[in-house]
Amino acid sequence: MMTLYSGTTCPFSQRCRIVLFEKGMDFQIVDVDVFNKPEDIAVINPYGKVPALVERDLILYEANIINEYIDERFPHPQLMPADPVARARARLFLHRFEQDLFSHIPAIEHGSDKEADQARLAIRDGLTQIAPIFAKQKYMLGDDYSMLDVAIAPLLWRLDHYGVKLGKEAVPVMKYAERLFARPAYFEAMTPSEKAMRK
Ligand SMILES: N[C@@H](CCC(=O)N[C@@H](CS)C(=O)NCC(=O)O)C(=O)O
Repeated sequence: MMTLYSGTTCPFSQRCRIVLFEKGMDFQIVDVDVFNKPEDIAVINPYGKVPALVERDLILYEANIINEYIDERFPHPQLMPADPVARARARLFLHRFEQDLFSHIPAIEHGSDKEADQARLAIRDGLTQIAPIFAKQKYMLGDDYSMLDVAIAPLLWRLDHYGVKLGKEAVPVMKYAERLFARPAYFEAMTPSEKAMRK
């Protein structure tokens, strides 16, 4: 059985929990308080971070790497596109989410007021840029829910919590977010602390 070491408030861990619940397979989740990590996390992951996945002698870390492994092991529903070109493009998008959006989260959580405000504006601008996509289609890649939707959902859930305010141009993003939050697996995958982040 797979065991996921998951931060109870960690957006990267939430991505992995979402995939596990979407697949409806057998797994175990070990809740980790990221502010008071048990020592075994440093043994599992040399970077000392969650999420981390353990399955017999396989140890993985980095949410996107864990998620691609789960997707290949349990292909239904398939979350990465099957076609190599579409798959490569999806990986590029995943990379850009990290660079353009998720890289700003540490400044909001631990930076000075000025750094946090700059990070909020960068996230706002990044999300506003992609808003036109959702005026035309249901999910990030079209009609089908995919790994890109999984990857961005934890950030969209935390916008109020992080103090990111979106303007009118980004309304399609919030409508898209509601579609993601309405999925049963999304709800099941949330921890009580995450549920409390958004009213
Ligand atoms: N790039 C990593 C980021 C993981 C990450 O930043 N995890 C945070 C919690 S959200 C963590 O474990 N922080 C503890 C630490 O850095 O000591 C991923 O995608 O898995």
